[in-house]
Amino acid sequence: MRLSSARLEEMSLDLVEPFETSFGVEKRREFLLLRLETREGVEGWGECVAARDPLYSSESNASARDMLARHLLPSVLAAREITPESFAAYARRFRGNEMAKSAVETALIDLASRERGVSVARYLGAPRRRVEVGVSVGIQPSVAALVRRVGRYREDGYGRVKLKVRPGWDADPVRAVRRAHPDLELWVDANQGYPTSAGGRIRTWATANRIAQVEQPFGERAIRAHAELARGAPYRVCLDESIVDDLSLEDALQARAVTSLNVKTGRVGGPIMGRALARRAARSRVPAWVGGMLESGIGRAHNVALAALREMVLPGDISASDRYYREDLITAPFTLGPGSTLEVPTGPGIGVEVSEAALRRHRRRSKLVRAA
Ligand code: OSB
Ligand code: MG
Repeated sequence: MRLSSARLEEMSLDLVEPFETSFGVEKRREFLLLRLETREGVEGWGECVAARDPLYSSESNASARDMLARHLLPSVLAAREITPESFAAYARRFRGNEMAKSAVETALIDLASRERGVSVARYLGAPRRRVEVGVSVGIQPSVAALVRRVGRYREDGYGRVKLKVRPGWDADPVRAVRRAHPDLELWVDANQGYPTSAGGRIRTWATANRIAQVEQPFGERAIRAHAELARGAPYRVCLDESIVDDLSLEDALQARAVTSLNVKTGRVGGPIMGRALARRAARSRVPAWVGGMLESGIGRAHNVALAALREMVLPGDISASDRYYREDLITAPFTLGPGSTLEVPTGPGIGVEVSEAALRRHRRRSKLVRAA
């Protein structure tokens, strides 16, 4: 295909409640949407998962906007023929900036799927009709508030819960949730919040409370500390921030530092790499699953399609629209179905319709770039 224009929409969406992690509190998501258009007038949507500040990783909205405006958009707009695959190969020459790359790749995948008249899930070779999901629960003002929050999510139908933890918010809240829900599948995620010296204590409370999975307790470069925590453990050690490409996954697998793989397209440069990583992990019998970054319905539709791959074996961090936003950007919000699942859209492309009215309400700025 050949593109005629790219539009960057700067969005601001209020979260239904603040989301607190070891790196900070988010009350609203400020993010970029990318809308690519072909010469034939077909539109494709991508979402950039960068946030205002570079707290989760080194990327931010400002760095992503610069990368898109200066490097990625000019090259895709100038190309005579572009496909998601050719873009992915081309984009590897640029170091880092995975969130910016992923915004472009996802928009191209939406476009390429629409041109073929198939869903993004089918384009990716993902056969599932429904995907199993869980919910990620932020740090709460008190242990009692956390227990109430988890109780409400269980009533909503979520079958597995991931608690955000950090030093000082771990053993007590985890024990309280385990007491209230003896059979709940419980995961924790620290977003690199612990010093590597904390491994012994993490092992103790995670084991005592039958935590199924401990995600990224240590810094992204701390592969050995994660391997140490995983050795002989009754829980999986999941890597998120540490895995940014095929090479980092290979090293972590060899070191036995990763016994569960969180796949986020924005962290690895796009769904094509995300799928390859899940396949590589499967060959080492390491389960993969699709993570989340509080996406709007647009980014979440891409995540749901990726989660429909057979290689995604654990429930994703992909919750219903009402867990994140009062008004999502799509006309039919995602809702939680039986067995803690979301339906995989079957219509062309991402299979969800963007609400132009909602887009207008939550848009702060918009910038159009035309092909020469
Ligand atoms: O580490 O998985 C994470 C949200 C923002 C940044 C990092 C993470 C998260 C989540 C939310 O856990 C998952 C979701 O989108 O539901
Ligand atoms: Mg994480």
